[in-house]
Amino acid sequence: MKLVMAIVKDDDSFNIMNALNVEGFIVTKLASTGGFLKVGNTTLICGVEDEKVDFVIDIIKKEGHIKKQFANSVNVTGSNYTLPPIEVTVGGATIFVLDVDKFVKV
Ligand code: 2BA
Repeated sequence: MKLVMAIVKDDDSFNIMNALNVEGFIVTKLASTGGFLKVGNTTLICGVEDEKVDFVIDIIKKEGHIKKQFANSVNVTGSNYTLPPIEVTVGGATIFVLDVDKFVKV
């Protein structure tokens, strides 16, 4: 068994969860915050059989929309200069697949 952990945009989380539920997957939604943009995102965790991992990733890929946005640059130089905003790509999904040693419901 694997644990699929997907960090997605808040806006996409509802559709992704629905699509996974429709296919019979059980999902848990966690509120999270990106360390770079410092804005909320959603972390979905989903325990799945090994052979279904790619199917789950395909569903997330289909429902996660990619867009570009501007973010304030972090000035780590200690100077007073304000750095111009930089364009970053957000959305889609950042997905980790972890091995599950044991899965029990008691
Ligand atoms: P954030 O850390 O807020 O990052 C948002 C987006 O900003 C990133 O999108 C990336 O396009 C850009 N970005 C992040 N760090 C950057 C940097 N040092 N310099 C320039 N641009 C940077 P994604 O890569 O799609 O990541 C979306 C969210 O997924 C991240 O939000 C973070 O919450 C999570 N994430 C991504 N990679 C991760 C990793 N290796 N470990 C843990 N969480 C990760």
